[in-house]
This record gives sequence, structure tokens and C-alpha cells, in this order.
Amino acid sequence: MKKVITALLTPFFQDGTVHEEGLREIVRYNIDEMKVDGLYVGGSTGESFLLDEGTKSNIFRIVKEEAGNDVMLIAQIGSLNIDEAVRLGRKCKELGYDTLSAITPYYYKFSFEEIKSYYERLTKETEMPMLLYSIPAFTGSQISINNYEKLLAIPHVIGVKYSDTDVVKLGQLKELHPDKVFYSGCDDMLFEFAVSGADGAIGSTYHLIGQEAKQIYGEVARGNVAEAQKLQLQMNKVIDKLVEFGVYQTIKYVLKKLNINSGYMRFPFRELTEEEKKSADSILPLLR
Ligand code: HMN
Repeated sequence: MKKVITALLTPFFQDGTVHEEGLREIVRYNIDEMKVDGLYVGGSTGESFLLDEGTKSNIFRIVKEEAGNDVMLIAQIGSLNIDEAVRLGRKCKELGYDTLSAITPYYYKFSFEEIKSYYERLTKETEMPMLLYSIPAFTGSQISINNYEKLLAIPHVIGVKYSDTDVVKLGQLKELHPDKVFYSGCDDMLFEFAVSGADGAIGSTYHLIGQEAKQIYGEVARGNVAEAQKLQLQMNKVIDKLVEFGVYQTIKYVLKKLNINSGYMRFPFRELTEEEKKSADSILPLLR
């Protein structure tokens, strides 16, 4: 079964602390209204790379408490500090998360051997299913098919959260590794990834268009490719507008309009201006 998974936002108070009640509301909204199959916690969308370990740990606890066993839970625990990543991974294992995920170590332009040793240590010390998180546009780290081969051979590595636009490479990877899972991370290309063999999608915009994303997978499974593409084009009208002023800010703004307590952004992210909010109001009639 192909899965649509929401990359979960974190609502903050204006002082930067986590808005627990809002976080619980967002978790429920995704499960009960968007009917997504899972939550990806602690990723870019959760503003996780701006947070300290205690805050991340607290978010993992709250989300598990609220979601229970309703949907699959993936914890993104990747951090440049391997000890922190291991501690968070062990914590999420204890909490009962299904899978861990870790971004490729970034900033220092690590060699492939260094990246590989990072995953070897992380998986060895956590002993949990591990979804690699590749997002070359943010990390600068492009992984070749040959190098994927080596990473996917590491024990516990189950697949990739593939936030890369190279859909051809995804198709090749799936052909070479039918037993591994590949989730696309580019929401505006979900259709293209679905027809190329992706096992599902992980994205921020499914807070608002999760049902549409699931429908695209349904149409592709039934062989209705033209219908699936039509749905993607409709979905992209929403996505284009969401990314115009900042995707996370805009999703939070729209959720507030839907009476979900989505809180504020974490500094140095800024909030939408009044003028941008007015423009973002055009998203509402496009939603179901
Ligand atoms: C995450 O870690 O939260 C993700 O990378 C989620 C996801 O892949 C999103 N990527 C980023 O925000 C960088 C997409 O959903 C993205 O927001 C969407 O395609 C709009 O550009």
C-alpha cells in the first residue's frame, strides 16, 4: 500500500517555546481530517534544525502521545552531532516510533565515506529501521546510484526519503532495490514520482491537501494516469501559492483560518505580512 505521510509542522508561541496544545491539534487534524497514513516528525517542516535536543525530544513525546498507534510515525533525528542523534534515536525507540530517519550530515561537505560511516554508526547504535533523508538542495550532498547501493546495504536501512527532483534516478533506484522504500519529498511532483515507482510521499503540504495526494496514488494504482495528472495540476495551484511567501508560514496561516492552533514560526523565520495574508486567502476556496 502506497503511503501519504505529512511532514509535521511545529506550532510555537511567540517566545519560541512549543505550543503543545496546537501540536496536538495538528496531529489530530492530519490523522482525522487529512486521513494521512503517517507523520514525519522533526524534519525541515518541523523547523527542527533550529531546535535544541530537549525541545526535539519533547516534540517526539507529545506527537507519540497524541497519535498513539493510529498511523505510522517516523522520527527525523539527524543532527550534525552524532551523539545527539543517537540519544534522540534511542528515545524514539523507547517511545515506540516505527522508523527513524536522518538527514545526510551537511554543512562541512563531508565525503561519501564520512556520510556512510555516519549512517553505519547511527544504525548500529540505535538498531531501528532507518530511512535516509536526502535533500541535495539544502545539504549540497548529491548521492550517485552507486553510492546509494552502498548506503542501502547498511543493516537497518529500509529506504530513502527522496527530496530530490531527479525522478529518473528514483525509477532506477526502485528497479535496483524493489525491497526498499522510496518516499518522494517534492509535493508538486508527486504524480511523476508515483508513476516512476515511489512507495509514497512525505510532504508539508499534506496538512492541507493530504486527501488529494492519496487520491493521486489511488488513480495511478487503477491505471488512470490522465486523471492522476489532472489532480496533480489542481494540487499544484495550491502548492504554488503556498510556496510564494514561505511554505511553512503559509500552511500555518491557512490552518489558523481553519481554526487549528498552528502558532508562530521559530526565529529567524518571519511571519506573513498583512498583505501576504490577504493574498494567501485565495488558497481557501481551492481546498476541499
Ligand atoms: C521535511 O523534512 O519536513 C521535508 O523535507 C518535507 C518535504 O519534503 C518538504 N520539503 C521542504 O520543505 C524542503 C516539501 O513538502 C515541500 O515543502 C513542498 O514540496 C513544497 O515545496
